[in-house]
Amino acid sequence: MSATTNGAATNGKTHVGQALRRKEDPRLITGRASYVDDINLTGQLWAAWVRSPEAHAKIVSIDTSAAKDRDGIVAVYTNEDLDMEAGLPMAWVPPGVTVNTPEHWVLAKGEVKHVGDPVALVIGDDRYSVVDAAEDVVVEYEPLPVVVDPEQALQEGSPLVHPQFGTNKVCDWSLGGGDLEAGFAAADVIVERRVVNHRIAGAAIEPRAVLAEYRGDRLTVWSSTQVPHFLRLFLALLLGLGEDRVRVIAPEVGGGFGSKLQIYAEEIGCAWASRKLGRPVKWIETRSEGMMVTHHGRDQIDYVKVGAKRDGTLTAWHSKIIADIGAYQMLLTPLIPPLSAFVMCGVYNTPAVVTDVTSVHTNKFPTDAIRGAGRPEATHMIEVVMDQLAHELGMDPLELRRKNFIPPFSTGHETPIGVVYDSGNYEAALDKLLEHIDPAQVRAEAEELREQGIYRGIGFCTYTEICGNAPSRAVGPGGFGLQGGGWESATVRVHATGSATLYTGTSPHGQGHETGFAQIVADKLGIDPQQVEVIHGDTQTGPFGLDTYGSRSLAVGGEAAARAAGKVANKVKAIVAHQLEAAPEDIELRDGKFSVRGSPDKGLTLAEAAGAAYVTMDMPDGMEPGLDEQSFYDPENFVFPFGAHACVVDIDGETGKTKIVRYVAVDDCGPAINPLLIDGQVHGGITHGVGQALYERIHYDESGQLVTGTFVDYALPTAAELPSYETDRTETPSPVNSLGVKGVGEAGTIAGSACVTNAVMDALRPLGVNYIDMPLSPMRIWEAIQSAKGGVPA
Ligand code: MCN
Repeated sequence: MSATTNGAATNGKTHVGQALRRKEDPRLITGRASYVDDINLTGQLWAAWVRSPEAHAKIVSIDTSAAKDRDGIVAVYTNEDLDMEAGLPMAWVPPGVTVNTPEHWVLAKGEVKHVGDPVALVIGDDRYSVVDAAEDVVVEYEPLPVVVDPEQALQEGSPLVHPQFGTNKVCDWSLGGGDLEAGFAAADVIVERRVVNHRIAGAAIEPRAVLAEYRGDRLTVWSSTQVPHFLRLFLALLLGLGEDRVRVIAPEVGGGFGSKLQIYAEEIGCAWASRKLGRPVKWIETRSEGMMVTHHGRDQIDYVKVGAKRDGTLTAWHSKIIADIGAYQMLLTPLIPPLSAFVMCGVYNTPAVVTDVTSVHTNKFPTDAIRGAGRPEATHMIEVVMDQLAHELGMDPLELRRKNFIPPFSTGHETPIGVVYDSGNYEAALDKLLEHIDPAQVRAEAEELREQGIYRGIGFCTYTEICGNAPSRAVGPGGFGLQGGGWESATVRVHATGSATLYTGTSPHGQGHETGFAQIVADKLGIDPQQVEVIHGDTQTGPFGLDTYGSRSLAVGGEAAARAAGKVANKVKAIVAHQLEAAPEDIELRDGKFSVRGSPDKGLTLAEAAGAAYVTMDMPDGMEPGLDEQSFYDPENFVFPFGAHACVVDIDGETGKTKIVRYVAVDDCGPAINPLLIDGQVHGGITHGVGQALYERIHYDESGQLVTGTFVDYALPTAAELPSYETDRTETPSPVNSLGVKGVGEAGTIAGSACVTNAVMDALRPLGVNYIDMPLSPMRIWEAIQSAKGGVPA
């Protein structure tokens, strides 16, 4: 299964490396789990939001009287009622870059800037009356000119989303290294391609939800959030409360995919109203609200220019990203497009790589992190353009890739842009992929199928990405937020009877931390993972944490858990050594017992040592009682997973419909903590990539109306559209953390869209179609085929 195996995973004695079933699943699949909507409090009120139907308009007047007169309505608030000094936060402050950041109020002030912009907040006794009352709020709008196309938004004379800046440009930002001019001068072939990476939604199963209770002088907020610790911080700041008075609980969270890595108006608004009214306030998002006002992702237009020698050697790579960030900046909005730049070297040895990013305001809902956040966009443009280059050179796409791979490295590789990859072996991942799929055979099948009007194609993607979002020394100076640092925390508490509780600062919402993290702690302490409870998502329990996003949890939070458990194990060793009159260095953990090396029968189990630590009759002199240790872990570097994916598609030449025949993924996220968790993450991740490539698209019309506001218009792939994924791994340990692990939560998404796109283009090339932008819908493909045949039907 692995090129470099994790010995711990295969010796049969450790839990790390085993495909344990998820501990959290029984309660999730039997309906015993508790989501925000399952929680109700005495005296609870409900909230509904009056939202703008206009994409850009002046608010002339708001008449709330009819709504207020309705039975059961307690209050109707507009911006004038808000006594908050600041609006929603934006946490990217890059040194030396001016970012035009407009105020972003919980309720619109003076103007609305996108469809769905909240104008009034209605609070009442029950869920339905507030929705009815919201319809009675009469808002008079004076429509203003709208701009939805980011390239038009940059042109002279475009309508301005925020006239005070005199431009729709939010900021320019660049990252590069090497001599681009010399690289292009040395090239025999230059390929240029405009690549549209369209807007998509997170589309989590559980919509957003919030319940806020201000009681006494304390605020408790239950939110379906990925970032309870961030939310606590901003609730405290925006409401003028001490952080110690604010508790945020993310109970069960039904998926986030980045869309819940946010500080939303509804969270702040409900908390503010609860304090104002002295009663709990609850709001549950509807699906259509979710499509409209839960942040979107991607939405870039990329201009890529690549230079190569005739033999395929890459000489220069320049990308210009025009990023449509919508009407406001939310928590990390303008940071997301620059994240592409950090991996624009991909897995290749290109000597000069430059990425220029221009971010632009339009009258759409803001974009922000959606699974992969910048890295799927980068990988898509690199890998799609690599295939375009291969075609131009008349070279096999895999041969072109191999020719340019960075050779294997295990302790760091510095790219020309100054980003240091931790470890990589791209050849090995591709070799493993080709053990599962034979391109020559697929091409032979394609020849046969063509006679039946079926166009079979094979596409590849070899990628690397940056995750394990943490090193304070990098993220702080990079401008990542008020928080500054990027560490993670863990506390391991061993109870007197020998079971353990891990408190982690990460906040899982589908990733399976309760299982994987328990495996790590169990191995350090010589117990079963079932004896390790993992507590997360409550800011009042455990140490301060920095939550879950950017596939950071295992590489940062898992390592913190290992370190905290390691500290506990060291204390146990000292206790055991004292009792057995041995040196602590001579105590080893073997077969569930802390025993003297060479005398496996002489020793104590964790339960016995814990008993000693709490009863304290026989402890080393000066040792404090208890078995409770904490770790704050701040790594030296990010981690850089990688992999090689292949996809085979069949396209019906009559209808343009694409069917995925096979999808094979080889990913390398270091030693597997739990291969089942990895497979689950890869399956879900690929589905995101397939969804964007073939089906999903958030689309606004020219007047800024959202025309894909429900799951009827926004096509999420279902099991019926997807193949049975084939997965495998190589394991190249990272030198950054003691577990050697890298992230995998976004890997499938990062590789997926390029892989599918390349397969579709491979299928269509015999028809004379070389490139089409995603989503590769039957209509687009059919039109391209007709156009290649010599005429687009009307
Ligand atoms: N893992 C492992 N061994 C490895 C690497 C990872 O067993 N060598 C396991 C980890 O223990 C963890 C899982 O894989 O259980 C993912 O770990 P990691 O890559 O650290 O990612 P995070 O836990 O930080 O998850 C975040 C990532 C992101 S950014 C998005 S978006 C995302 C995702 O994970 N959203 C998800 N996966 C999701 N899965 C579900 N079900 N729902 C979402 O909303």
